[in-house]
Amino acid sequence: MTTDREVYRILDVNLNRASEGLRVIEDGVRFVLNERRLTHEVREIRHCLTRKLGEIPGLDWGKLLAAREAGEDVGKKLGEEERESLKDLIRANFRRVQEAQRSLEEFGKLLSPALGQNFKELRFKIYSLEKKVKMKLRKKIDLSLYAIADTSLIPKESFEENIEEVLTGGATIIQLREKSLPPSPFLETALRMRKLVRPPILFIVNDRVDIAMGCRADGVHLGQEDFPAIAARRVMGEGMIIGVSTHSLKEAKMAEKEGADYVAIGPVFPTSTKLDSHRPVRTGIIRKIKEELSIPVVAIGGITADNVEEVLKRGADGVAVGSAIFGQEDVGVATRRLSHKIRSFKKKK
Ligand code: TZP
Ligand code: MG
Repeated sequence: MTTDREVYRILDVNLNRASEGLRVIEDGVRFVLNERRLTHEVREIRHCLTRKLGEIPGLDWGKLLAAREAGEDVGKKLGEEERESLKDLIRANFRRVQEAQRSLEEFGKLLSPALGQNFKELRFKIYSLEKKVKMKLRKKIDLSLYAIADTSLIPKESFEENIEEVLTGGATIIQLREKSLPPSPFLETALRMRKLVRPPILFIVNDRVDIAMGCRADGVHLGQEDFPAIAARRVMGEGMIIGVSTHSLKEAKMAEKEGADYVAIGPVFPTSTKLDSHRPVRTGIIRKIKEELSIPVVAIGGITADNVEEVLKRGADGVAVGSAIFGQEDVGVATRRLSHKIRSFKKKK
């Protein structure tokens, strides 16, 4: 027969285990992934843990503390597993939290059926949280230097060579922007580019969900009049990156709501690369968007090595650059110059 004291002891141990695990997850989500919304979600669940206990009429908190006998815990000396990466660490801590939850649920039932039920609901919330965190981990997007490979700016005969120079020059993500070819040759170009872009650099296809999927790109970039992000997500699934061009806070919020992984805001300066370009937005909008959204933000339009710092100062996670790379005599030099400026800026921050 289990005594109250034993049950309280198990609850206390597992409560600590679960909230410690959640704290590790929260720190990873907050400081490594920079995910404001998910951080709140983890914190809410952590607070919910103790609230669930508090909801039980007659629960004796004194007994819970009195039952603590850390010194006598026979499991205390069990070896710690190695953690090779943030992913391992998060995975191990979710496992720890879920095991603790299960124990809370089972032993909680001995004190009150409601307690078991409360912990069960919490366990399901944790499963869905784990899915979201894992998805974010898989899609850690470095927008620092987002090269826009607009094919109208690249001589056909030196396509491969130019792309290679940009990739080795420091681009962290590259987009194929093709505005004139029909689907079949567009796909052919995309497949050529797919062969060149290797992790951790990401490869994004502009405008077309089908081409992005057909060449196994890492994602697609959509304008306000392209296939809507919400529908693209249905087609592409959670694993692929979806970026959306926006010109206002309202559009940016909508893009995030529809499941975008990042937004581009612009044009921040006049541009001649996009012929039907919106009028330039005020750079101040970047900060507003950063404050209101939890997904990363890249500034776009007319960005050069001379104004890149001004844009980064406004809080952009990165800059998307077309002509200041591909319109230059030496695309490698242009990329390295931008990359150097961006890295120096980020180091100072
Ligand atoms: N959307 C807004 S501006 C722009 C796009 C695709 C083009 C950016 O190219 P550039 O040459 O860096 O201004
Ligand atoms: Mg488009």
